[in-house]
Amino acid sequence: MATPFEDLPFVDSAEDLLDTAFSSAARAAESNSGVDSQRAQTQRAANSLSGSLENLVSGFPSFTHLDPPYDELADAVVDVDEVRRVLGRVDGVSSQIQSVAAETQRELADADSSQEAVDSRKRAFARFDSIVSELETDLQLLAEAREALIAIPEVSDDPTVALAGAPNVGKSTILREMTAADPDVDTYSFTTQNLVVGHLDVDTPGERLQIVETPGLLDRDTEERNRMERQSLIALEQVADVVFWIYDASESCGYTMETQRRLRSDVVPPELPVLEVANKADLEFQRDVDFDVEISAEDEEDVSRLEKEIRSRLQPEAVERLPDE
Ligand SMILES: Nc1nc2c(ncn2[C@@H]2O[C@H](COP(=O)(O)OP(=O)(O)OP(=O)(O)O)[C@@H](O)[C@H]2O)c(=O)[nH]1
Ligand SMILES: [Mg+2]
Repeated sequence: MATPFEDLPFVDSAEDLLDTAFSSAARAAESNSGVDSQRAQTQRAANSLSGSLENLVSGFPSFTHLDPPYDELADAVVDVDEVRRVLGRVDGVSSQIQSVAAETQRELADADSSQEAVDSRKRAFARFDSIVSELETDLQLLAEAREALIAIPEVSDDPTVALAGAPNVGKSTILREMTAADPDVDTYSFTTQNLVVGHLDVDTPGERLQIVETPGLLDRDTEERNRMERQSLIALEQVADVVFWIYDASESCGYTMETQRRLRSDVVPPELPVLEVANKADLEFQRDVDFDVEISAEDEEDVSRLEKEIRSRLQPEAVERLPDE
């Protein structure tokens, strides 16, 4: 199943919409003359503008009927109420354009001279220009909302492990090593800005296991969380069956073990099973703490050990069938 945002329409700028509409009108002028030409130009420009604006509005999903977790994820990445208000205004402008066109057609029907007709059409164009130009900020907001919504990945209800933890602890490195997913890996925090989904195949045809990398979380109050962290909390609360909490016990991520531990107890829902994974075991490391698994994400064997942990937690019956190594 695709996300509800995959086919969001591209959002043109006001200037591009006007350019397209006026070029279309100019083509209508070539095949008509006199008052007819003014009528055709007015209608072409109006239809182009109102058509584009209507397509934009109808291309956004109804935010009141989104399935979980997409409803909350949408709320996490955009101000849904604001987007709906803007879509309402865009819809209003589309109707307004058609009213101006209808009014102009009535004037043109009564025009006594070609000059009067030309003046009337020019006045209509000037009004189109000003009405649509006033939408520029709204269109920019929709363009940004589209970018944010389209980045929400497809999340299935397959058995799911969430890779979660502070920023920079190696979550993306693990996901890349284990699946075909291709998140960026870098030395700074919040390299991953959206949920990233990878899969593991299982024996049963049509079934697979889902691994969701959640953007890094900081040790702070819920109200202060950014849109990356808000997505992580939704994945933990609504998508994950099991959490692999990734620690960087070398603290080279920039967050102390104390912070990483406190964070874990603050954000992981208490009913979820958790595996405590210490990553970066190749670096110097606080060994006074007990972890369930210690790995280096850059070591193939370690990663396949972790993969086996995932399989055994998400699909224990399949793992029992595997031959012993
Ligand atoms: N030495 C060492 N470095 C690692 C290991 N795993 C990851 N790194 C490095 O740690 C840094 C962060 O890795 P990422 O995989 O981007 O970490 P992340 O948790 O996805 O980071 P955010 O998406 O920003 O939250 C990168 O420079 C990685 O190369 C490891 O096992 N050992
Ligand atoms: Mg990452």
